[in-house]
Amino acid sequence: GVREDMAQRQRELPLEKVQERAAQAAPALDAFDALGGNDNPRGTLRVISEVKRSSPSKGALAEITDPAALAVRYEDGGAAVISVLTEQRRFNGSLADFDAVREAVRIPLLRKDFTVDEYQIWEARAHGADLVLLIVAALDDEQLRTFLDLTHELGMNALVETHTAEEIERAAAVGARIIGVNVRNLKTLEVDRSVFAALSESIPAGAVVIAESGVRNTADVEHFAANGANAVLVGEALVKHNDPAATIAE
Ligand code: IGP
Repeated sequence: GVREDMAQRQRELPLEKVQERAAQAAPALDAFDALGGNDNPRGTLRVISEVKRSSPSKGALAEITDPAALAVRYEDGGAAVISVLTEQRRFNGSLADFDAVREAVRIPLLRKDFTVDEYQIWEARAHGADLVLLIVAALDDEQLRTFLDLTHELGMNALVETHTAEEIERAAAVGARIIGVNVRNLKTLEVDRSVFAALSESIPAGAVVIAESGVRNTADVEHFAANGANAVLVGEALVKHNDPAATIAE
């Protein structure tokens, strides 16, 4: 899966080369700020709009012929950050999609992949990413800490994704500044929106709080906002919507 794909890319472009490219990339944008992290008390709910072709639970979601054009619509519609799936096997994403979006917009970009190796963090920076995804459930404490430290050293932020109170504690313990609660259980793929309200209060003050997955409409957005979300991460509803800007504007 993710590891084989990465090993393949690493044969084509060894770490030293990726590091050279990372050193030449434009500095990362401040996604913490873009998500309202420095704006206290927080007024507006921000949106992370996702370029998502397919998902393991639903298969193909939308035919995205021009990811750059979609990203421009997200940006024009008021997205604070754009997430681009780069995981190939389950989500049909790619770094090519990421590159196309990077060329098209000026707001912070999340390189959305299952991060299992520091190579991917260097690679994200080399491609101009501002944020990477670190899923707490998939990493041990040592990995979580070294991956987060490297991300910060490279000037980026990490969306540190959780699904349980224990994972929030682990995220907080390593100094995560942007903490997501994914209401989709990654093992069963089931969405339970009540998970967010149950957990959001245990996220330490000062961290940016993101509600991830399962946003279908404005009622869902309002529900997450009312329960302490600084931002929502929306994929499916936006790629299926004819006018992504309209959904965000609500
Ligand atoms: C978006 P949705 O239900 O709006 O399409 O969800 C996002 O939260 C989801 O794509 C996601 C994800 C992930 C994908 C959250 N965490 C980890 C891949 C890997």
